[in-house]
Amino acid sequence: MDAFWNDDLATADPEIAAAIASELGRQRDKIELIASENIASRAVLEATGSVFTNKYAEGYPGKRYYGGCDYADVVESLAIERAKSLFGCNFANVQPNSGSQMNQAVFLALLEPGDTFMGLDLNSGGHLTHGSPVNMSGKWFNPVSYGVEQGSERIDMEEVARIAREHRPKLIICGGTAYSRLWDFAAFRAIADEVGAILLCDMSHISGLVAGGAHPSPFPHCDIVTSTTHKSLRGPRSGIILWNDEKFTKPLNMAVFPGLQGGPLVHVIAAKAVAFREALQPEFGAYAHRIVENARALAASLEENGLRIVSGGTDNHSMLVDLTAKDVTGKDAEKGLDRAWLTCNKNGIPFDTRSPFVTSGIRLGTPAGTTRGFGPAEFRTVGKLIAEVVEGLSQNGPEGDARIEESVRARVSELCRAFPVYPGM
Ligand code: DSN
Repeated sequence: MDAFWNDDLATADPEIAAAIASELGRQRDKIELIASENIASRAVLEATGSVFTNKYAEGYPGKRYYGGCDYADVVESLAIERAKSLFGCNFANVQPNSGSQMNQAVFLALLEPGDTFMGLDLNSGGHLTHGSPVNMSGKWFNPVSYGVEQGSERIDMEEVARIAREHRPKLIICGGTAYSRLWDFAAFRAIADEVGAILLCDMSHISGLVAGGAHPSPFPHCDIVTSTTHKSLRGPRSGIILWNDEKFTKPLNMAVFPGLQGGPLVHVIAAKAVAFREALQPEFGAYAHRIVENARALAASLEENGLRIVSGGTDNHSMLVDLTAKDVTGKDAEKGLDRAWLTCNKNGIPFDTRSPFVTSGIRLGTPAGTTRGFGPAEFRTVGKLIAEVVEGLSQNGPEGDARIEESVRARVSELCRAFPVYPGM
């Protein structure tokens, strides 16, 4: 046996151990406002780092291409059963390694190259895998996008219906990454039925809210529902596919394996099972509702402090802040806020005239802050702190106001100390 094989990480690889320790410090000391991030439980982290990392288990429970899969079958079967009861559906595939792969599997299962499909435009809050020209979905298939309406900045279902009638897509995708209003799944169903399309919901951003009853469920309206598991759902980084009609079972399972993936990440499937169990607890319902309450408090505070929220507010965990009136770019805001220990991402706003590398907005979300215990009062404070940093950028340009940023950092530290992350780790 190699001398280092049984060493702990700090002994075996001090550089990586130091980077992990620094990342823990960053997560503890800064306020995480990236809408797609969260802070997984210790149990989820432990399962992700478990001995299942060693195991090959190509195939599905009871039908594997490798020996020694008894316990892999236990965790995958539990993950499937828990996913089904959490979201109230008949079938689940818990093997997709990521959000991109879960959506690729749906395309592989149901479409032929060149087929027409509809999805929300990236500039209106969609996702790369919903038809962006730089993604496989846009290169190998024929995407037709719908967007938000100028003015209301909401999806206009009449316009979605018009586009669907004109293009007769084989698949319609609802769901996005930067759309803060409720999705009208029943209206999407009616349109899909009228044009004979399959209806897919990618609920990655809102799946924790759906699980906790804080957002309407895409079931029974949607034929297939995909979700990442690490956003509001607070599990490990991964994906799942859910459906009700048995006719989709073989094509979807075959598309995930052997169509796209090889050996599943059993350690991550174990962590998904843990996260689904957590989300089935009544406390998770309270958490999901608090995320939305907190997002409303944050949006209101930002508006009171002079910043415009796209579409005038939020119904979910996220919001887009339009910085145009302050003449501050999303890129500069992201950097300035990071200097003040508030982490977020620049994001295009609807009809943005700046490039995706610069943008006129930032996207904010409340799932991670809510996990660490923030309530509406803390999020109102966060809104005020953000507005102060943006004002410094507005007055002084990209360098911002160092005195304001220092003062915000001190107040961020106070909040973080009062709501610790991973105490004792
Ligand atoms: N990159 C994710 C997000 O931040 O929304 C979506 O895949």
